[in-house]
Order: sequence, then C-alpha cells, then structure tokens
Amino acid sequence: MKYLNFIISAALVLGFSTGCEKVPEEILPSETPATPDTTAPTITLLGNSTVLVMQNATYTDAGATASDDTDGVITANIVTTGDTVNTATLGDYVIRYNVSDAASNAATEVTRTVTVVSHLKVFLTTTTVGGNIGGIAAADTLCANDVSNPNDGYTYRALLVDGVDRSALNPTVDWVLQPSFVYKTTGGATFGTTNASAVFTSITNISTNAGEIWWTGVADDSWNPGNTTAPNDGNCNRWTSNSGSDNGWMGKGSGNSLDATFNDGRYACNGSYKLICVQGL
Ligand SMILES: [Ca+2]
Repeated sequence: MKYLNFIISAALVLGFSTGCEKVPEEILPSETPATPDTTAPTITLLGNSTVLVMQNATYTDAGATASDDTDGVITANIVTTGDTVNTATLGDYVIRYNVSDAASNAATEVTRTVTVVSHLKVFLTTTTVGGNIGGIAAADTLCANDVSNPNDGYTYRALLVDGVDRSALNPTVDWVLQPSFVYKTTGGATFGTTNASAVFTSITNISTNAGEIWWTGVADDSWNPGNTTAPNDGNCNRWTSNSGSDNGWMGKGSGNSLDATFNDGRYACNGSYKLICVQGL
C-alpha cells in the first residue's frame, strides 16, 4: 500500500491524472492537435534584382511581395533593410527584404542591387559582320565578345533592331537603352541622352570617320524598324541574310544627327560592317 501511495504521489507531481482529482482545463488535450507550421514563407522581388539609376535621378524601389503556406499574403510584414539609395552618390546599394511567418519561420532573404551611375557606355565593335549576323541574340554575343568591350562587369548588347526580337518603339521589345540616361563612348565622349521613351532625340556621332559603317536596322528618325516580312526589308531578313539583293539600314561616321548615326541609308547585306553596343545590366 505504501508503495502504491508513492506511485500515485509521484504521478501527481509529474502531472498525471489518477482519475480522482480535477485536472486544470488548460492541460486537457485540445481537439486534434494542429500540424505545426514549419514551412518558411517566400519573398518575390518586384522588378529586377539589379537596377541602374542615373545620378541625381529619383529612385523609387519596386518592392517585393511575400506569401506563406499558412498565413497567406504577408507582404505587409516584409522588413526592408540594407542601404538607402542616395542617387547623389555613385556606387552600389544593396536593399534587403526579409519576412517571417507567424510561427517564426524566416524566408530566405531576397536582395536587390541598385547601382547609381553618372552615365552608361557605348562602343563600336572592332569586328565587322555581314548581314547574316545570326539574329539579334548572336549580335549581342558579338558585342559581348568584341575586343572593344571594356569588360567592366556589365552586359553590352547590340543597338540593332529587327522589329520582332528587338524594337525600340511601337512596340518596345527587349530594347537596349534605358530611359533618361546619358550615354558616352568608352573613351568618355558624349554620345547622347535618352528621353523618357528610352530613345535618343539627338546624337553626337560615335565616330568621325565616314568610312566607318554599322548596322542598325532603324528605318527612320522615329525609330521604326524596316519591314519585317519582306526579304529586302532593311534588316537583312532579320539579320540572317548575306544576300546582295537584301539590304539593311545602317549608320556611319561623320554626321552629328540621328539620320547619320542610325539610318543614313540601306546597304546590301553582303557588305561587312560594325555594330553599336550599349551598356546595360
Ligand atoms: Ca509557414
């Protein structure tokens, strides 16, 4: 009996019910125990993870959204830390987005790097190429690999349109210029300033050598591409033709005008010319 009493006492101390005493309600098992939330929320960045901002421009961050398997949309709980972008000062700014769900599971941090620059750069390729460049993507590869590329960690793409894969306006497709930016040559000479639609309205030519010619595909000063369906369409059949009976719009050195730089005329696609490459992200 003594032994039994000890067992009961021990059970009481340990909080077990003997069935004789009242158990406080709070330690009674609730209905079905909820499955604990062990899944972290996810953050989705709005806009690009890298952004170029012109010096002294106004920077507005595009923000991020967050959602959780249990809590649903928790965008309002995102904590934004890291650098404050000061567009007066050149350099990189890293913005950090973090959030946790109600069960304290932290999302993987998401960041955005904002780079404030005084201008963006352009260069003329050293390489010349016939109208059969291999399409817009191949033209970008040519810019990336050209010996005139300053290899400064940025992507350089071809200022070249075909009206389908790349177009400046109406519609804008994979366009290579940023709105309201100053562009200079890699040598530091002014090239032009883009407007809010990311096109130049005036230009200082990239070359003073009239014998230096480059493909653009830009048909007129309104930045229209040539006809994108005819073979002799002003873009060498979307830059896949070396035929002397097809042609492509080109610019050349010596004139400080949109005309001279982007649509001086149409040359047969069996000629070999340069490309203008522009800095981007
Ligand atoms: Ca969760």
